[in-house]
Amino acid sequence: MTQNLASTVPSQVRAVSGRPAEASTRMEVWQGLSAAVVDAIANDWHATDERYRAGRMEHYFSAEFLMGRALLNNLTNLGLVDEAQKAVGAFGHNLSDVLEQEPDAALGNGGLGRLAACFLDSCATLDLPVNGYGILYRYGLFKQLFDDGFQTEHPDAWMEEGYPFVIRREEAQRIVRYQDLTVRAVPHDMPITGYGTRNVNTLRLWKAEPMEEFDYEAFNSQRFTDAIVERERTADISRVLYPNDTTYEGKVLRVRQQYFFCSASLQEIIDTYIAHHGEDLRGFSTYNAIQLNDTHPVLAIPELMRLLMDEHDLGWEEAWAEVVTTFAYTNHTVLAEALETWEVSIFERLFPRVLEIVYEIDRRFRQDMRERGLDEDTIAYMAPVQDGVVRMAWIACYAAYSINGVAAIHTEIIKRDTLKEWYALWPERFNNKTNGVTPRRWLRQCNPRLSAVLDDVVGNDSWVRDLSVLSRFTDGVGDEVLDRLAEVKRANKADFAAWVLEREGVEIDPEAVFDVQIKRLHEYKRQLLNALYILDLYFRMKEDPSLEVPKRVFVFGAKAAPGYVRAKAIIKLINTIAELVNNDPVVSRTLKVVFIHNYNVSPAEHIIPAADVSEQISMAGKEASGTSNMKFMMNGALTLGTLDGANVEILDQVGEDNAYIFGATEDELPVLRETYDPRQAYENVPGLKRVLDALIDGTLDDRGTGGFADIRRSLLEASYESADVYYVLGDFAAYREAKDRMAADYADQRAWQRKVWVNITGSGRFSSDRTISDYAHEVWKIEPESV
Ligand code: GPW
Repeated sequence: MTQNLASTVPSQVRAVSGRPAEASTRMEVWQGLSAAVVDAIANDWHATDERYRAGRMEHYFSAEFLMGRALLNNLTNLGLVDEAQKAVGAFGHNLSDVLEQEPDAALGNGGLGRLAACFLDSCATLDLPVNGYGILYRYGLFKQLFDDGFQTEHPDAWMEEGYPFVIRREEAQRIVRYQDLTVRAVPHDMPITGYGTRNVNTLRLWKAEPMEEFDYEAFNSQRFTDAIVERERTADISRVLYPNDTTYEGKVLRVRQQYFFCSASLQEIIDTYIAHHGEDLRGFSTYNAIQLNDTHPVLAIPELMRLLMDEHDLGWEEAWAEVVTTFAYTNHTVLAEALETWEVSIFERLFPRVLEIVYEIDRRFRQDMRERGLDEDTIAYMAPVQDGVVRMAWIACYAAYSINGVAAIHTEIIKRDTLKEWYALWPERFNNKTNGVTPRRWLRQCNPRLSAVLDDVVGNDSWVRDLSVLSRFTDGVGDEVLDRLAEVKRANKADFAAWVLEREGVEIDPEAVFDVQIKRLHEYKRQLLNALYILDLYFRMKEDPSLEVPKRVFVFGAKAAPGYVRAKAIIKLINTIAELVNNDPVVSRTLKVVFIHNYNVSPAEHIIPAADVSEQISMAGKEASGTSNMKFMMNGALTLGTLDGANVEILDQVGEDNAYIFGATEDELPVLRETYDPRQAYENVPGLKRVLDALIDGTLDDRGTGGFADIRRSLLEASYESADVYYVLGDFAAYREAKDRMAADYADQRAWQRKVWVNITGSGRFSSDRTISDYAHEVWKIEPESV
């Protein structure tokens, strides 16, 4: 770096605000400091890009990148935190206040989008030639407010005040053609810095713009609306992130979005290939691999066929040979609702040529399968197009050279059930890549106190780039380290308590056990099980005031898809229980319930370092992996969970004494289901009748919406096969036992901190650096390239 921040920041701030740095607002200081960071990395960023483009690259295609805030992440990676503190301090500002000005780039819904963001961080840190490709949504995931405990949704115009970390690349624009509309795709690049490296990778986000700003002729002939309508139709494409996690609506626009970023990205990748390797595209897959983050970018498969054949003169066989050696597909769920299918009529309307190619893929697939001797029913089941519907996951499975699940148990389930027909044909394509999270953001940056302890124990900060070094220190640390862990957690909890008081107006006691469930609201994740436990505990305490109950704070954070009525009723239920508990003069001395509104990446950075208990309680077999489980583990919270997703591997790592595992397992459930009767659980499991009746007897008020009665009905009164599909009542007794025992165990702080230490030092496997180096070696076949 040529200049230091002390000299560049004041001038950048002045350029933003048009006044002296001392007289600038915090927001202007955030803008100026961020611009100074971009200035500091610009040369390295350019050099990295040139270097990568000349060799083999991996391109990570994802409709979602849940980036969160960028400034502190970049300062941390570049080792510039102290310098930035001094630079803004010199004109009277405080760095942490400045950092709080930054909006979250919430261009994702939840785990899938955040995974993509963690992966980019690891690729940069490992010097891997990988770029991300997605959409520059003008509105990210909606902002959540509570109105009388009900979720309301509000637009998130995250870059409207200016955002220095996206750079518009006018010169690199591409044209994307639909049958009914032609648009410009203008790339906007975000720099992705790594920790302890000069490499700077790129996240390229495409924005849709009209071919002409507006139609002058229409405007001049007084047809003002015509001129504007066309412009808005284009802007619609990158206007808003779909807030549906696992189910989808707004189909035509969604398909338009998917095609938009796939086509623009492929055009660019092909142009880069030609610039370095010439016009013969038959070597395309020698230099390029593309990872498809779920089915959202699967249109890239027929679109690459189209580009290679129609624009670059390859024959079908030649083009297909490139396609089947280029794409790798990651599956993130076993929920059938999430496997995208689109009506043929949508493709017909938007891009008939792509549809034609899809039909040809389908025809060849059927022929191929017949030659292999598959029966007609199986062929119809597996075919890319059937009954007027295009099945994106089936196209991916047919064309991809690699198909992976995101945790060991999940990969076994897709091989055994979800994708078994493809596994039978191509077992060699299937592999597991257990998810991971970046220890830069999720430990080094969000938990500086614990990081200082780790620096001392290890003797340096090497753990930040290689988290597995921590396992060398699991045994043999003395009580001083365990005492320091307890102090760190207490200080983090005190900070969090102040944050909660300011943000939610609820007072919580740092001495209490902090028990946290933060994730999207979905029935399979079973926030309801947690809520019923709290309500039951409340009743137990009312019934027996002498009952010894450890002090507890129950923390929730969750957004529900706006159209998911029952999930929204569960949010209202938790808020109503919170009101009941927090306003009870006796119970509230022991229990508090806090629902953090607008849960997002930066709230998570405040919450996770303060947690004692990590709630991972999905019905076994339904959570593909989970990633908050890993973040909690790294920060010294103990898992209270089912044998689901990556919980299974966390348990393998720490052992039964260091995690609290309960409930029916994935292989037990089918047998249990045969005789399961939720009515019987309601009558016989102590406490259940009381909590379920509280949903309808006036104890809890849903303001006449009927939401609470619907929740109760979903557990008890739906038709026999569909009552309590997520086994909430079936697991209730086991959950209560484990959670009570856990809270009691907290009293022995020495023993608790020992478990905490085993978790922290055992979390190396859950660094996304491990995940990414596995992808790099086993799937992408790329090597580090350092600038
Ligand atoms: F349905 N996941 C998500 F598979 O956050 F597409 N959004 C989604 O739309 C889907 C999955 C989809 C999550 C999984 O639920 C979670 O278990 C996993 O850890 C995460 O993706 C990253 O793999």
